[in-house]
Parts: sequence; structure tokens; C-alpha cells
Amino acid sequence: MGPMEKQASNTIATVCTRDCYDTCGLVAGVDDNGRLVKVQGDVNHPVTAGLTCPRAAGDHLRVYRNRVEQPVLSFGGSRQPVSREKALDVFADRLQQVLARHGPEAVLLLDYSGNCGLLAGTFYKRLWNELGVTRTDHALCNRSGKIGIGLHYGRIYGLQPEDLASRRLVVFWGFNAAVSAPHIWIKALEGRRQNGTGIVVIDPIETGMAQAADLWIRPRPGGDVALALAVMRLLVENGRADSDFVSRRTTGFRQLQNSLMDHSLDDACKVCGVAPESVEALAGLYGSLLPSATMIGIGMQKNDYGADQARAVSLIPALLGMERGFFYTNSDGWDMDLGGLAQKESSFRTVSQPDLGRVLGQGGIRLVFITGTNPVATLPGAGSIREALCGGGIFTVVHDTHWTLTARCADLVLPALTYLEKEDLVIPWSHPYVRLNPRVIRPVTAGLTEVELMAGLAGRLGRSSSWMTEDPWQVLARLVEPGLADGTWQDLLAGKLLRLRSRDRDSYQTPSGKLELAPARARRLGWEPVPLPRVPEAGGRFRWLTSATARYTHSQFQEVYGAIADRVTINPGDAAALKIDPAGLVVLSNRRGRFVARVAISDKVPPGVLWSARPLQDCEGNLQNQLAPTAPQALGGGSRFNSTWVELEPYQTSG
Ligand SMILES: Nc1nc2c(c(=O)[nH]1)N[C@H]1C(S)=C(S)[C@@H](COP(=O)(O)OP(=O)(O)OC[C@H]3O[C@@H](n4cnc5c(=O)[nH]c(N)nc54)[C@H](O)[C@@H]3O)O[C@H]1N2
Ligand SMILES: Nc1nc2c(c(=O)[nH]1)N[C@H]1C(S)=C(S)[C@@H](COP(=O)(O)OP(=O)(O)OC[C@H]3O[C@@H](n4cnc5c(=O)[nH]c(N)nc54)[C@H](O)[C@@H]3O)O[C@H]1N2
Ligand SMILES: [Mo]
Repeated sequence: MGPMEKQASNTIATVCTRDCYDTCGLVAGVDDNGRLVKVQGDVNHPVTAGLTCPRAAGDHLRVYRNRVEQPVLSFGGSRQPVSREKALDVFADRLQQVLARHGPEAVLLLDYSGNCGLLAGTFYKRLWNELGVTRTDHALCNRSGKIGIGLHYGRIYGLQPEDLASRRLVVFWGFNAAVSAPHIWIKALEGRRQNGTGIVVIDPIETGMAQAADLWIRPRPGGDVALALAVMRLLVENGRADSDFVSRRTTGFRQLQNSLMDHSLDDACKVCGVAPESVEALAGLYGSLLPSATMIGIGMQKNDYGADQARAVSLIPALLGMERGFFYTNSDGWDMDLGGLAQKESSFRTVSQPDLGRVLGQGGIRLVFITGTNPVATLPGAGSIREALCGGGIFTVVHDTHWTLTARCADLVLPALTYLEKEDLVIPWSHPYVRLNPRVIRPVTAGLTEVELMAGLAGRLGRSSSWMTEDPWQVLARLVEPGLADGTWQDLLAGKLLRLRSRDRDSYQTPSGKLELAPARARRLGWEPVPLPRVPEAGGRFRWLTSATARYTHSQFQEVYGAIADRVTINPGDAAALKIDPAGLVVLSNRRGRFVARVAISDKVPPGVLWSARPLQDCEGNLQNQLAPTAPQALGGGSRFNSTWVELEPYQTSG
């Protein structure tokens, strides 16, 4: 049985399902005609505390704009609206044909985290698992950091937002939380106000957080391993390492110490581009302000050696005697097993998500089903992906709420429903609070939920095993209830806010059961037990960093806030050397492509570095992400967006 439909009422509590740290508790306002008129942060949610970001606050506009209203089928260059039944028939027929002629490997499920609900984001994969189709490794966002930190800690969960208020020091390391996780930033500011918590920001860009911090350290992008090792060396040399904790709770200290001593402070400073006094200041704060919180950003690890950056940083709190004194993501930190939602023992082919353009270019994939992602905008090699998907050789089906760049080149577009139009449950990845997502408004379009789409296809393909027809809410009840700390499944269905059981902070799922400072199993992955401080390798004149911005979730919300500003920030010295006209256009280019942009000249970016929002499309239709490197990181297979090297020159108008 599904949870009861809410009575029509003017305010309805729900939860944001976007892929974001904060998973806000929301209150939606609906008028007498059932129209969504306002979305606000829930005052009674312990982390959201009444404040939400411009995205949820713009949902009452976005839900009515740029929507895919009904299924659309393209052929011979024209687009036809079709009924849901007809669309499902066409999809099932195509799928059947490809499966029969080429096997499941020729079908790709290209899904991602547009909606993090368990139903919209996971349950529907039962069908694709049953069919055994090809899928991606989901390594785009944070996988490399997970693999890196996991070498030392086992699971990678750590601190929660509410821990910050009681910490004496909070270090945001390559983590622009004021924008990407505003409630985590607010918790740190509360700590500062109430207990004098010190705040450190480590970022090559002078962000708003850098300006607000007590100490801002500006490493060279990719220089963080050297910086973290230098900090650890100083902590050890100054007798600040917690030797009791280290001997009881960890393995590998000797080996770590030897590696630390291999690199002098001066050498480390040359690699990371930070002055020795700043490294000493950072180590001084770490050594004297205990307990601390080390908040490791995802942006920092989208780098050539991102996995090493994340894991090197994660070892600092270990030396200081803290059990998991860091935060990266708590997605594996709840005491329950959701594997049964969609997993089935079947073998299937996995392809690299960051390198998808190359994979599609190789041929072999005949049908791609895209859901909850806009790969033409967001994946590295975006232009190659656009070519492959729009080129005609592949039958492309897109299930999305909105008309995205990807939907525009699909053969079949199926309308999806937003999180405000369907029921679901989201498991957060920073804080432990869960609450049901009821249906806040009636569907605005002829959209199908992910579960309806799965069922419609399964029926047509004759897949009617109990695995395929099981009631999703019974599955959720069975899997989620054991993880609820302070209530029952019935309480959750009744709309209560509950807390998830957190895994023990002092348990390490490593071979030794301890925190492994120099894990031997790194060698099996062809890696060093202790990360090496590599000198970032230049591949062009400028390194182009890209960040999340406050009003957009990746490519979303342009229908509310307008196109994402295609403006690239450049250091004044670089701009002068290249005679850049501040009012003119510039061209960024590398062997993969070019991108035309406006400029902002500011010393918020260091020499040799460019910064912009993401993901962009320029006035010529070029995609920013065509310039991003596609070869995945060696450890963890992650993306390397922040290792994008380009040349830059003034735009020449031809003619
Ligand atoms: N508003 C908003 N919030 C979001 C999202 C969104 O799209 N919009 N997306 C969500 C998702 S999916 C993600 S993954 C997160 C991302 O959240 P964050 O990781 O906070 O975001 P980024 O902006 O990618 O990167 C953070 C910072 O890392 C810095 N950085 C880049 N390279 C390096 C380096 O080598 N060393 C160091 N020390 N710093 C470096 C950048 O300058 C940037 O300020 O945000 C989530 N929250
Ligand atoms: N240059 C650069 N590019 C980057 C990054 C970077 O650092 N630099 N970071 C990357 C990161 S961290 C990430 S996580 C990716 C994100 O990449 P994507 O996941 O592709 O990001 P979005 O543009 O948010 O696309 C999500 C899509 O899901 C749709 N959607 C929302 N709700 C639902 C629903 O309920 N059902 C269905 N079917 N669809 C829904 C939205 O309308 C949207 O089109 O981008 C990456 N791209
Ligand atoms: Mo992400």
C-alpha cells in the first residue's frame, strides 16, 4: 500500500530530492486551485531550520516552466506528440529488437542523480538489472575520493552537520559549502558565534568563504597532497600526534612517518605553492584546537590525482586522535542495507561515466535510456556525447521532467514528474533526518513516474516475476525500517520526521579492523600505501576550475534564473599580459575543442588559473565540458574537470 494521499491543505511538508549535501526539509504552499505557490525551508527541521536555497525557493516557478508535457517521438526530422501507451509500445519494441539482435550489452542505462529518491533514483533499476544491460560506473562525482578514503577507513562516513557546533576548529578543504552546502556552512558559523570555533578555508580561489575564514590557505590546484603531508609532518615533529590513539586504533604509522620525513617542508611548499609560514599556521591550529572537523570537498578531488588528495587530507584527523574526524559523504553511514532495492545477482558490463563519449564513439551501443541526468551538458567530452546521441546511430530515449539539451536530441522523450508531483523517500548524505515525500501537487504534465515506466515496459516485455511486480512501498518498509532510530515505518508514513541510525564512528571496515594509515591493499590497485605529493603537471597555459553556483543544480534552473553566466574569471596580471579587453570576448581552447566566453578580471583567481560556473554553452553552441579531460582518474575512475588545461586568447571576429 502506498502512503495515504494527503488531504488538500495549504501547506504540505516535504523534502528536497536534489543531489545535494543538505537534503532540505521543505514546506510547500499550495493554493485553493492546487497550484504550487511557494516553497520554503521547514522551520522545524533540525538542519534546514527554516532556510532553503534559491533552488527549492524557485521550484514553484520551475515546476510550471519548460516541462516535457507529453511523450514526443522523433522521426525523419519531425517531432510528434504521442500517447503514453504508444510511447511505451515504441520503447518496448525497440528494446526488444536490440536485445534480440545484439544482446543486453548493446543497451545502455545512463542514469544519474537528478532525483535522489529511492523510487525515482533506484527502485526502477530492477528492470534494467533483470535485463542485464550495460551501465556506467557512476564515477563522475565523488567516486575517486570514496575509493581513496575507503583504503584507510573502510566505509567513508564521518562527521555530521550537527557535530560542527561543538568543534573548536572547522577546516573546509576544497569545499565551497557556503554555496554547495549552505546549512553545513551555517552550522560552522553557529559554532563560531557560540563557541569561538575557528574556521579555515583551503581553496585556490578567493571564495566568499575564504574571505570570511580566520585563515585562508591558497594551494596550487592539485597541490593538496603535499600540503596535507607537510601539515602531518609538522604535527608529528611538534609532538602533536596522539601516540596513544595511533598505537591503539591505527596501523601503518611507521610507514606513514617515513613517507612524511621523505619530503622536507620546503619541498612540500614548492609543490603546493603555499608559504612555509602558512603551512605552520595551519598545523598550529590543527595541533591546538581539538576536536576539529576536516570537511573534504568533492570539487577538490575532480583532479588528476583526486583520490590521493581526498585520502591524504582525511589522515590529518587520524593523527590527531579522532575517530573519523572528517566529512566527505555519509551515504554509506546509515545502519541499514538498501542493496535489495534494485540489486540482483546478474553480471553486466560497466563502462566509464567520465569517458562515455569515447565508449559511445566505439559503436556497439544501439539504444541508450537516459534518466535523471543531462549528459550533453554535464559529462566530460560533452560535444562527443552530443554527436553520438544526436547522430542517428543510437536510439536515444530520455526520461526527464524538463526539456534539456539531451532531451532535445532524443528519438523518444518521456515526460517525468518532479519530486513535488509524486511520492518518494530520500536518504540524505550528510545529516540523518528522513521524512516522507508526499504528492504535493497533482501532476502538471502527462508524466510517468519511474516506477510506472518500469512497470509499463516490464509488462510489454513479458517480465512479470514477483521481483518485477513487488509493491515498492513494501520493499521500502522492509529495507528502511531497521535503519530508523526513533520511530517506526508507520510513523514515517504518517509524515513524522525521523532520524536514521548512524554507524559507529569507531569502527573501521578494513582488513585489520583498524584505521590503516598506510594500507597494504593500495598496492593491489597499483597504488602507493601513502599518497605521493606529485607536482601538478601543466597541460597548457591555464588551468580552468569550475564550481557549483547558488541558483543552479548543474544544468537545472536556467528556466527560472536565465542562462548560467558564460563568464570566465582571469587574474589581472594574466589579462594584462594577453591584452584582454575586459568588455570583449575570449576563446578558451585545447585539442578537444574551443569555448567562447566573456571575462571578469579579478585577483580572486591566482595567475595561471581560470574560474567559471558550470556547465556552460557558448554563443557558438560549443559545450564547456567538451574541453574537460575524459580519461578517468587512475584510482577510482573519477572525473578530472578541475584538471582542464586551456590556452586563452582574445576572440577574433572573422571578416
Ligand atoms: N547550489 C548548488 N549546490 C550543490 C550543487 C549544485 O549544482 N548547486 N551540486 C551538488 C553536487 S552533485 C556536488 S558534487 C557538490 C559539490 O560541492 P563542492 O565540492 O563544494 O563544489 P565545487 O564548487 O565543485 O568545489 C569546491 C571548491 O573546490 C575548489 N578546488 C578546486 N580544485 C581544488 C584543489 O585542487 N584543491 C583545493 N584545495 N580546492 C580545489 C574550488 O575552487 C571550489 O571552491 O555540491 C552539491 N551542492
Ligand atoms: N565542468 C564541470 N562539469 C561538471 C562538474 C564539474 O565540477 N565541472 N561536476 C559534475 C558533478 S559533481 C555532477 S554530480 C554532474 C551532474 O550531472 P547531471 O546529473 O547530468 O546534472 P543535472 O544537470 O542536474 O541533471 C539532472 C537531470 O535530472 C532531471 N530530473 C530531476 N528530477 C527528476 C525526476 O524525478 N525524474 C527524472 N527522470 N529526471 C529528473 C533534471 O531535470 C535534470 O535534467 O555534473 C558534473 N559536471
Ligand atoms: Mo556531484
